[in-house]
Amino acid sequence: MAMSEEERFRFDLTGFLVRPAILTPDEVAAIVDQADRIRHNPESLPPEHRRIPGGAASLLIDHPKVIEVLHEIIGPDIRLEACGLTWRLKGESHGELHGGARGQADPIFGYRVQNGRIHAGMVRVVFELTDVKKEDGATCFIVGSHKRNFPMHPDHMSWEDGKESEFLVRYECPAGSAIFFTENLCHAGPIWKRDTPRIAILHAYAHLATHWHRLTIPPEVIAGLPREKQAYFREPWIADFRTRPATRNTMERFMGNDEPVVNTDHRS
Ligand SMILES: O=C(O)CCC(=O)C(=O)O
Ligand SMILES: [Fe+2]
Repeated sequence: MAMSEEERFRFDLTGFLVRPAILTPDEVAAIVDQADRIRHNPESLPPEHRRIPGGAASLLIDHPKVIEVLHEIIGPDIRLEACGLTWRLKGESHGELHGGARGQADPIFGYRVQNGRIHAGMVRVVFELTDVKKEDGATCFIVGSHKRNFPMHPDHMSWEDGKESEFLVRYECPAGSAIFFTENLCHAGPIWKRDTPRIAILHAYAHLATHWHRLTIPPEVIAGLPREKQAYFREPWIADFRTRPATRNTMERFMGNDEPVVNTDHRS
């Protein structure tokens, strides 16, 4: 198994996991440079690199230290549904605590454990591209809420200093770290407090059979990716019974085909 026992215990108990510094300083620098150009000077990039996950950021799509965890907590067949750049200035926030409202049985977001295996629904991965301290205001979590049995209580729904739940946990990590959290966990992107921006990339991975986010990545960005990375955006189906035996929607099948990734005609 790819996760250590401690990582599995921690992720199951709290709903999130930090893998520190999985990216090299050079990888971080290249993605930060791309992010800076996307934000301030997109014309300096070729069109297929002007949105995440194109360009330098494409290395995040299938980073082995991420995929090995996702295979263990979602399953062997996964998709990448949504990706985006966060460039958050001091005083800006993503918003209030949210998530964790759907319960464990939900087919898209539910978090379940059976026979020694975690079956998480959608899992978000945050790639922090700067060093983050607890007091900076990166993503925070109400730990354990992914397994709650009663509705989130209003006394535990604030991230304001002095008013926050005792179960609200923040992380700190070096640049190039990946933070995994189940979308069933109540979480927030609170006010960013540092003078320098929060530069992060957020991915949402899901089981190959589920589909929450309609794809909004421009077709030229998908087309610019190598085939093995395009495979993470393949259609959400498992078996095609028009053939005998049924065709399975595996990575290997996608790689051996030249069919386009579908749904790329819808821009956000
Ligand atoms: O911005 C953050 O730190 C959290 C983002 C978030 O909650 C989301 O993308 O769903
Ligand atoms: Fe969220």
